[in-house]
Amino acid sequence: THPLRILASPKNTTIKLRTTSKRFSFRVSAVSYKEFPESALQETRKKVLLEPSLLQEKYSSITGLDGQTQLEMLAFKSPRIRLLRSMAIENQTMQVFDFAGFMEPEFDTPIFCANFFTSVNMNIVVLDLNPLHQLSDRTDYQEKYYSNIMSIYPKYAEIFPWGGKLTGESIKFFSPLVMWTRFSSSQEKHDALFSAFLDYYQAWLEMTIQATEEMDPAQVRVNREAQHKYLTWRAQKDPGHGLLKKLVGEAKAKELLRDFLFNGVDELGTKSFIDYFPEYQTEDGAVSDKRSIIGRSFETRPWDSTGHFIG
Ligand code: BLA
Repeated sequence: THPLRILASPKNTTIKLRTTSKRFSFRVSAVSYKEFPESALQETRKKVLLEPSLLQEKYSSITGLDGQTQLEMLAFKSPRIRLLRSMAIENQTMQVFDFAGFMEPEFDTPIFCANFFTSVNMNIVVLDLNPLHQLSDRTDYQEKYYSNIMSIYPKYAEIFPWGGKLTGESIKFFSPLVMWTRFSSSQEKHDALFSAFLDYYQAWLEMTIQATEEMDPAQVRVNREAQHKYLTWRAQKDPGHGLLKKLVGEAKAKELLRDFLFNGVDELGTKSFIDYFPEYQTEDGAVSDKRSIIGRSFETRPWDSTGHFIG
């Protein structure tokens, strides 16, 4: 009863059937991240009361400047989770998935971080429970959250080896569990990535449930500032910025970064990027455009299997 439109990607890898009322997508072999957030949300709903975030009304879907790229946003909260949000970007030549979970400042639970970028042949993947507090200064924090889940990573170490040198600054935002990898696309890798994503997500979800609420206002302030520092870094220096600007234009990209992806950067604190990262200050007082001051480092995985930093 409805007219059908068939949209095929260049390699005929994804076949989409669109009626006026429904869209069906049959994946033949191309990558799609659509089921990733759906599955994570389904797991969450089994254990946690999710409410839509106010951001959901503002951001649901955007079409890129090229008229081809779709950006799909999801945003939820729970009594403990300040923001659980997802952004998926798709066009005929690339797919991006960016999924993150941030707790209320009463909790010092790590930040869930999945960033998957897929172009025709290349995948760039970061999957981690980013520590809220820098582990080098806080062995108690590593003990509290990571020591008992270190067995997650070795399952994937072989299929997803260390991705090589990366922006040196990034390492301090990563945990010893981090999966940082690059690979060319295959169905096997894509399936393994889905499984890793859900494993990491389950571990995070369990942490959010087990976490005890901090009652000491001074500690809550410390947590809030740590989250604000993290958001400030990513809203300013995340490697996806260039692409996002290209897709939606500078103003919209900035809005997405500050209000959606790294929401809280304008609310959780008042310190500036330079306050947290003074090494980026230029002679005239502005923030350097450079993505990195230290440059690219860490050719190999800088942690041993117990999570000890070996540099
Ligand atoms: C590349 N993304 C990268 C790289 C890392 C990350 C480490 C390799 C380049 C580098 O060393 O910087 C991801 N870095 C992270 C994450 C943290 C970090 C998650 O410090 C967290 C603290 N990626 C996205 C989105 C897009 C995207 C939304 O998450 C696009 C809209 C794109 N990432 C993207 C692209 C590259 C990349 C295009 C390769 C280009 C480049 O290296 O500049």
